[in-house]
Amino acid sequence: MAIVFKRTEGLAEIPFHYCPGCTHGIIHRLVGEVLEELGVLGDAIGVAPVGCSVLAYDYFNCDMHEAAHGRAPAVATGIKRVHPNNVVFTYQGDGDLASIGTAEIVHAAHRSENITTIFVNNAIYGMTGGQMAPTTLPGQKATTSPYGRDPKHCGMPLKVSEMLATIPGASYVERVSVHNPANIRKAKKAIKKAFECQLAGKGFSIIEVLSTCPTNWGLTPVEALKWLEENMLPYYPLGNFRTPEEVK
Ligand SMILES: Cc1ncc(C[n+]2csc(CCOP(=O)(O)OP(=O)(O)O)c2C)c(N)n1
Ligand code: SF4
Repeated sequence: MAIVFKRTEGLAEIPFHYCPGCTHGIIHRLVGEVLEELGVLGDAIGVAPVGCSVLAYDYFNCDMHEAAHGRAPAVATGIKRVHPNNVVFTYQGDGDLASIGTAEIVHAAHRSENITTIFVNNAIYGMTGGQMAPTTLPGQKATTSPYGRDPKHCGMPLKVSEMLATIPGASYVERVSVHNPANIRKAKKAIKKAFECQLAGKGFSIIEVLSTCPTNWGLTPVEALKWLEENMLPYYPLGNFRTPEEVK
């Protein structure tokens, strides 16, 4: 019988620890599939963040390195400069990348390091129990904003892709989502293009993936997908902010 669906070689045979309905797992799978399809699993070196995806170093079937909170782009910079022929990527949450690691991601983009970042934006600090992140939406409840984020005190949520797209060194910047099958397919295409951008030596690429955190949002997995669609998409529009074709 023909096999129509199987585990990607890009992921190790280890069950994920993610909560039911968490879309970190889908994003892992897409990255694994892309690395496998590009035939670069043997050359890939990933850098895992601090956050719910801290164990990414166990899941991806390639060499992995752990970085201190927010520092993945700096660690990836060092690895890529020493091993320019390897495919180097970071996998980071929004607390990791958009809060404590803001400096690292901005300067990696500014220097146009030839690395790829997978940025998982679930609008909250998942691992530590649902505190407000820079990406938490106005009015969104978090354990540190029980009445909802008040932009008067906290500012508006940081739009990382739009911000990075203003940096000339950022060669490819795209925001995608994984809340339904059509968007999952588009997300995979963007992730593949980001790695191709790196393989072509075009410099820094980042794919922001809108993701769910049913546990800390206090929603069922299905409600969380709907919440993402109805609340995150209007503030975080999907699309291309910089394309590698623009790189001279
Ligand atoms: C220097 C430092 N500060 C704070 C922490 C605590 N901490 C661990 S994970 C995390 C937030 C993770 O949130 P995010 O990056 O959004 O990832 P998620 O868990 O939502 O996937 C924080 C604040 C830490 N480990 N190290
Ligand atoms: S706490 Fe949230 S981000 Fe973390 S694994 Fe659970 S659902 Fe996913």
